Amino acid sequence: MNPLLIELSQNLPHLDWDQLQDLSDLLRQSIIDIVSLNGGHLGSNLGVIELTLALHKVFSSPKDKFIFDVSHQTYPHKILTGRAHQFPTIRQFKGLCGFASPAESFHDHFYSGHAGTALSLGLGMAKSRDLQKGTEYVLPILGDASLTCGLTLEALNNVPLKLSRFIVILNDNQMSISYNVGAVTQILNRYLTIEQDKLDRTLGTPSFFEQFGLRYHGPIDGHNLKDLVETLEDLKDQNQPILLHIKTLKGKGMEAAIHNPITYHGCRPFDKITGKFYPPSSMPTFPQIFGRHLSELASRDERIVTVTPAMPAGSCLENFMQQYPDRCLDVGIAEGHAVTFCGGLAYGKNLKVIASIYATFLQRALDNLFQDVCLQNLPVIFAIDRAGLSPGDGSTHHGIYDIGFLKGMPNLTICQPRDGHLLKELLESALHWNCPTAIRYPNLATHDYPETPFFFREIGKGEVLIEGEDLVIIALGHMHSIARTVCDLLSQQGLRATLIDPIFVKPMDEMLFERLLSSHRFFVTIEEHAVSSGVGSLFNSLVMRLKKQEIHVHVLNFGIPDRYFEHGTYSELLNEAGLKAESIVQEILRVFTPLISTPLTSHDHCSIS
Ligand SMILES: Cc1ncc(C[n+]2csc(CCOP(=O)(O)OP(=O)(O)O)c2C)c(N)n1
Repeated sequence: MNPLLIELSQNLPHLDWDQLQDLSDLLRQSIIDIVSLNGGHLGSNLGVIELTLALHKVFSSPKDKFIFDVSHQTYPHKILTGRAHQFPTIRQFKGLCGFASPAESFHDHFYSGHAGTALSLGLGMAKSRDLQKGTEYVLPILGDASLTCGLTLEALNNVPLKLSRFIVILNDNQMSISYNVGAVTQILNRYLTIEQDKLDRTLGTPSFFEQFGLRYHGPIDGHNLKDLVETLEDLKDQNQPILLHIKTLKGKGMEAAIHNPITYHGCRPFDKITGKFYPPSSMPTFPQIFGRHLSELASRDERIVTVTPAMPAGSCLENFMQQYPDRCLDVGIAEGHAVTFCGGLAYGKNLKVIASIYATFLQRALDNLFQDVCLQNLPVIFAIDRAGLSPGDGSTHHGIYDIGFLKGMPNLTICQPRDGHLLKELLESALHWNCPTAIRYPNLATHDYPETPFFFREIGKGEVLIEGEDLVIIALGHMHSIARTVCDLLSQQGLRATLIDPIFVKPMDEMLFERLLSSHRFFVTIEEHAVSSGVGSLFNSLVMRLKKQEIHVHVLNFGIPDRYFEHGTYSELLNEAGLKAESIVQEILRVFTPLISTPLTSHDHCSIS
């Protein structure tokens, strides 16, 4: 890292305006340099450099608490709080996290990565402070899109009238990842575009935020450091909860990022001189195949409607949205609403409704899914994107818990394709199943075999990919490719494995498994999901339910261990989880080899490792 950047960031409270300007330039350049190498959240961080400098200049972190919503915009904060040396390791294995991380620093108070939490957390901290007679400031820092989260609006409804040393910063760049949506955006636009005297008349007096008990101040230029510092100094002494509205430019300081805010929100490595991205893999990804195929289906069937909570770009729905703006709906960062809204759309079963949601964000909508879709037995198809590890983002974003919370929902069918072709088949078939369905898939490259004919997939039917006799390997979705390598390595040891793609997590192919349980003693499950609650756990229950203990079945479950997993490359994380083919084989041989040669006795029981 640039030594001047380190020196200036250590002396921040004593810097004059020129030095602060130098520091902001150095911060910008370092962030561009490192994100161009590691990938990461670029536009949002370039937009908050002056804000972060002003906050650290005026307040005293960690005593005063900065609570960044989502916290994807904490790169300058990290550099300014003693992490400049480590900044080049951001998003890398064992390196700095791309989000706030209390494990890294006392200046980060919560692990966060999901939007909409900062105001609730901040209100809770301020209440706790007041009960303990504390004197620190609490500053929730929200983006404009956070105001589309139900959680933020619930917190807004709870701001106490008497609350001091509480300053909400609303960082308004008019963007979510894509363009921000809905009435909130219109309200904020009016604040930005209408002069103050007319504003009161347009929005009513007291204005929107004032009606929630927050004294509104702004909008001010979020790139004018002097103005920011002076305003914050002023607001420090006011004895009521305040909202400071600042206007910023996403990508400020890098032309390509300013002009393509969606692409540079969270980006892959790029050439920092030209801003051009290095060519991606030539194979399509599961989400790309989903987006393409859905558009094609929608062009043939006008009953198809898709809902995305603020992720049209990541979920590859932009083309669909452009072609059919009335049938591809971005509802904002509002997963709960998205799911319940889909329940409403599917009512009467006249439309074919697809909710496209990242696995990690679907966690926000658990009860909506239970009550408003599954209990009603409505045929909503959940396209669960990013199901699996989320390598660069880490613990807040891994999509490895959804089977755990979905498997208990009656009426819900859960499946996962092993490749792009099967994804298309499942999607098309699900349109005819007429029941709530979850199709989960990772953000990995895959084959879509465009020439292969389509088969209608029957609910609950798995597939035998390889016939063997010594053991059965059940590999969920894309893990079949690792499982194939496991089969090859085992065959070198003289063991012939049967390889199963269950396709359906729920209902499982009980007939197939019952047959296999009668002909095999050794079973292995492999999945990129929390091992404690995924397909392996469902298989274990099936073994017990079918009372297979009398034939002495041994099961080994491979999945993500039951602890929080951080960030790294996909390969590093698989390795860490023990999901590389070589380590799976080693474990199979270690556990099963002594058992294979042991003769059965009448006292043998089913064992699940
Ligand atoms: C619950 C949830 N849903 C979706 C996302 C994905 N996401 C990350 S950042 C972001 C947009 C945030 O926009 P804003 O709060 O305005 O901040 P900006 O990046 O524009 O500074 C979204 C939708 C998320 N982090 N959490």
